[in-house]
Amino acid sequence: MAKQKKPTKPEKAFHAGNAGELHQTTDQRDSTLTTNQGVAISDNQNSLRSGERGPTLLEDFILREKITHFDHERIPERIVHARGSGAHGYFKAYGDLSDLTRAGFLCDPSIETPVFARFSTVAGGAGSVDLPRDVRGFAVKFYTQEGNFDLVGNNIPVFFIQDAIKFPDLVHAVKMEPDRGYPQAATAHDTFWDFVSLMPESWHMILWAMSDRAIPRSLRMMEGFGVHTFRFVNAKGESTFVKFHWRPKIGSASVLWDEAVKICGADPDFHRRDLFEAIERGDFPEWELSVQTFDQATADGFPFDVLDATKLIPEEMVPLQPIGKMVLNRNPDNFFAETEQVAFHPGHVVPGIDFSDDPLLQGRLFSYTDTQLSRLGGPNFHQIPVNRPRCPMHNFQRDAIMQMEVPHGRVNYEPNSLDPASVRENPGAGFTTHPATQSGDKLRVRSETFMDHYSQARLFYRSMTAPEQDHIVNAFAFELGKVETPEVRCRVLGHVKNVDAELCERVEQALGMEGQAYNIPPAVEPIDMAPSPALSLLGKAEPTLAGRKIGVLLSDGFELAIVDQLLALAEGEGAVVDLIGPHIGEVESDGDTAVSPNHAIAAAPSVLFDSVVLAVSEAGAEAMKREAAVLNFIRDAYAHLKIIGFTASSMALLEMAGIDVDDGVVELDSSGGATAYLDMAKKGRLWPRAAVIKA
Ligand code: HDE
Repeated sequence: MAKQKKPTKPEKAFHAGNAGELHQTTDQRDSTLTTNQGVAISDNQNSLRSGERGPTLLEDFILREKITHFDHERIPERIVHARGSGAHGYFKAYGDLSDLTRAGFLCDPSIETPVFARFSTVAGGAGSVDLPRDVRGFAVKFYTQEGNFDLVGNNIPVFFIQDAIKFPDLVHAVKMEPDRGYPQAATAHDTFWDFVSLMPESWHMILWAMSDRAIPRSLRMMEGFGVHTFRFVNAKGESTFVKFHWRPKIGSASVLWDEAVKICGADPDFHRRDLFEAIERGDFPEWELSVQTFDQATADGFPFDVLDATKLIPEEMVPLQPIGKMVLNRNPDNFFAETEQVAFHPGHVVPGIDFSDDPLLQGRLFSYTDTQLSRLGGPNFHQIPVNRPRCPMHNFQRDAIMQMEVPHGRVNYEPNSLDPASVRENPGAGFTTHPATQSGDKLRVRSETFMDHYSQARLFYRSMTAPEQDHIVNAFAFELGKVETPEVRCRVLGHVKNVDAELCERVEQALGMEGQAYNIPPAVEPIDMAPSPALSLLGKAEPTLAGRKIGVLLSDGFELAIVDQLLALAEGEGAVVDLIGPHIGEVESDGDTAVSPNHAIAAAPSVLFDSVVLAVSEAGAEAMKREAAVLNFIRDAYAHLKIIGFTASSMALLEMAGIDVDDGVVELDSSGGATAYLDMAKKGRLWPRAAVIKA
């Protein structure tokens, strides 16, 4: 709290007319607090008042300016994707893609294109938690030498709806219910399930939303997708269809639902913190950008329409071609100025990239500029530093609210003869739209080729590993368990049955609603597509500790040698090790050394770690074994199928927690040291334990 000060005459104020102080040096000025008009402030603790205990004076322009600015600090949050985290970095192409596209940044591996990426949840407000069950936005702005290209995608390759006209309905249904104002950031409520139970086209996406994809372990571990079919266009004007895919270098991983629920309380900023801290410590997140490219004839051969955003193209049908990598290596200097004010738009394309006729994409092309007008206050949002192109930008658009430039000259129109040096259109270098042939009547219809709503939902479910399928069942049970209207649940079950009869039986059983699925005749009978193993995250996960976090529980008297060895080996594997003490103060080892833990046990439940180690002394175990925080730490780690390391002296804690030693509970002994434990921890979780305890 600021100390109260008696009103005194300022000693070092900068006043015009004060001859001595006019000579204040630039350095002195630079460190002086000023108003927005540059007037130095002598007292930032007290407002101007009439008498020591009298009323505040309206004349106090310093107080009024400060409070007025503060009153307007918030801008409207994004109607969707309001909560997000961003970072700067660069993109580099692997080679020359000029046979497919004339986009310069994809054709020259020596170019480092600056990028700004923003990851987001969709449904919750800006202050909501990081781990609801939700789709994640995956938006990247490439500041190319030919203008800004925004790849505004998601971490799921398909979408809920096929036509932009349904977007406001979808978003209204998923957001807080309008009369009661809850639930925040959750699909688990009646209006969402009512809507999707009446929208068969949403069912492929629903399966993804109920899967592990919707509760990612880290933003750094998410795949990303452009979702729509776009076009590449090369210098000869030849067009190829393209789908964009991002793959994280450290692999994908998800949390379990019970972890997500607990993380939201223990650290609502879990993802934001993880991204920020990784970049701060130089562990730069990296993704590979790949494309699936195909021509019209190939598209015509698919049993689905490539213009339908509720469909994906299995990698087994069109393989991914890696074309470059993105590295995020700098945190924003200011969250509001950059992450909040960044304005993405799928219509920000550069020559060489063009749109398809996907009706969802076409609607998006209108929406994004429109939303910035109210969110960022006017049409000059491209002048905000994070949105500015990094290549030359000049045209005759003028004026409007918050104009930051001072355009020169008499000419603000084209053609003109008064300024021959002024900018002109450039038919050679300029953007040209691919001249796709269009014909047809004006109609409000949905194409017959969009009518198969269940085949790919089935494909997705059947491509999952057994634990992933279990999680989908559990997710339906949780979500529908929150739905109050029985008819909505029955209608949802009807769709689940169309996706897969066995899945429906399992969900019915979990809900205690056996045989209650409504009969919902599909518009088109679903087909059985060949499973696509690439859709499973677990199936393709490689053992690794890169980017993972290990929590080590210590007490006074812990064995320094074992912990030191663990730290060295784990860090060599790219893991981060956090030390957890009985309190935040220093913990004494069995030698002379004391360590300062990163957390106290009360603030560090095991859900915040990928794996945990119990390295307490015997006395420490005795003292801790009746503490709920300690027992929950261990029991949760076990129930979440985590690998638990322990030293012999910590055994009493395991016993007290009632943990059976299995393959995932590994002793750090004097012979093998930490190696055996780390080898297990690389596997992530001990999935077979799920037969003992339902996760
Ligand atoms: Fe968006 N979407 N969207 N969307 N979207 C917005 O733009 C919209 C869709 C996506 O980090 C808004 O600036 C419509 C699909 C991301 O700032 C808004 C339709 C995909 C982000 C908007 C869609 C996305 C947005 C809100 C259906 C995946 C956050 C604030 C036609 C391919 C970008 C804003 C960021 C944000 C409209 C569907 C991705 C209102 C009308 C499909 C990642 O303009």
